[in-house]
Amino acid sequence: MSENFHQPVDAAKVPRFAGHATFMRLPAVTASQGLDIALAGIPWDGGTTNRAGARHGPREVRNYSSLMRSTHHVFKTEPFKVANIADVGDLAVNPIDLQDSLRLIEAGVAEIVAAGALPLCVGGDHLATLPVLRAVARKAPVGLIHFDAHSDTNDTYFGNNAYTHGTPFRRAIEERLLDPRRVVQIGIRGSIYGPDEHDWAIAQGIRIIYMEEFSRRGPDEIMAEARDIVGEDPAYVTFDIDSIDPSMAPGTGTPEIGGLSTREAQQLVRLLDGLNLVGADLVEVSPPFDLAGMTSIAGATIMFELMCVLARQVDRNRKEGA
Ligand SMILES: [Mn+2]
Repeated sequence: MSENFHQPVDAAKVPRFAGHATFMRLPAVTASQGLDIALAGIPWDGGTTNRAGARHGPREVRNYSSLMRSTHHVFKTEPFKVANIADVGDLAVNPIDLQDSLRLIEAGVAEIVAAGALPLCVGGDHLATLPVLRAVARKAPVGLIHFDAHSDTNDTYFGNNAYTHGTPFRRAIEERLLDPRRVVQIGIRGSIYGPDEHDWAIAQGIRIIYMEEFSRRGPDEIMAEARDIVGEDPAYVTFDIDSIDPSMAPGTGTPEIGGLSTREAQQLVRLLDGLNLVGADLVEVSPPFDLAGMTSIAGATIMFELMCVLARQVDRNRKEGA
C-alpha cells in the first residue's frame, strides 16, 4: 500500500451521518491525476422516456455510500489500500440540451481516462453510458457485460429521436464502440414492444440472457458463459439498477417485476473478478421514486462491489508489472 493513497473518513471517529457526502466518504478531488479509480457522478436524465429523476441519483448514492466499510467480506480485499481512489465530483452536464450533455460527459470521462484512471460512474439514466463508451472505446471496440431488465437496443422513440435510455447500446454498436459478439445482457425481462423487439440485437451477435434462463441456471453458470463470451480483451460493465426487482429497488425509471434479488446481484458482480475491465457504471437510481432510500442503498452497495472488483484488477496489474 502506498501511504499516499486516499482514505475514507473513519466512521469510528466521525459518524456516518456527519460531514460531506462523497462517494465512499473519500476525499473530493478536482482532477484524476494519480488515481487508479475515479468515482464520478453523472447527474443527468435527459434520455429518460418515462419516470425521470435519475439526475438525483449521484447525490443520494453518495449519501448512502457512507454505509460502506473498508473491507470486502468475501474477497477480504481492502480497496483503499490496494488502489488510489477518490470522488472526482460530478461530470458537467446540460439539463436542457441532450447533445451538449453527451459531449460534456464524453469529455469528462476522457479526462479520467487520459489521467490513467479507471472510471466508475454513477448515473444518471442509461443513455449516459453512451458517451462513457465513446471515451473508453476511442481506440478499439470493447466487450460489455450489461445487467438490466431491458436490452436498450431499440432504434428510435417519439419520431426519429435516436438518443434515449432505450437506445444506447444500438448506437454504441453502430458507432463501433462495442463488439456485439462480445456483448452479454443479463436479467432481461418484462413486456416488449413486439415479438421482434430483440431481433436486431440478436442478429448483431449479442447474447441476451433472459431472467427465466438466469433463474434456471444460476449465477455461477451464467457468469462462466458471460466471461467466456467477453474473454480477456478489454470490456466494460454497466449495471442498471432496474435489473434488481422493484420490491428491493423501486426507485428507478422503468421498473419490471420478476428481477434479481440484491443478493443475486452481489454474486453476479463478484463473478466479474479477473476480467480485463476499462471501467464500470451504475445507472437509473431515481431517488424521487425511492422508498426510505432502499434503491440508493442497493445502488451504493453494488457500486462498492464494482469498486472492489476494479481495485483487485489494479492490484493484480501492479503486482504483475512489478
Ligand atoms: Mn437500462
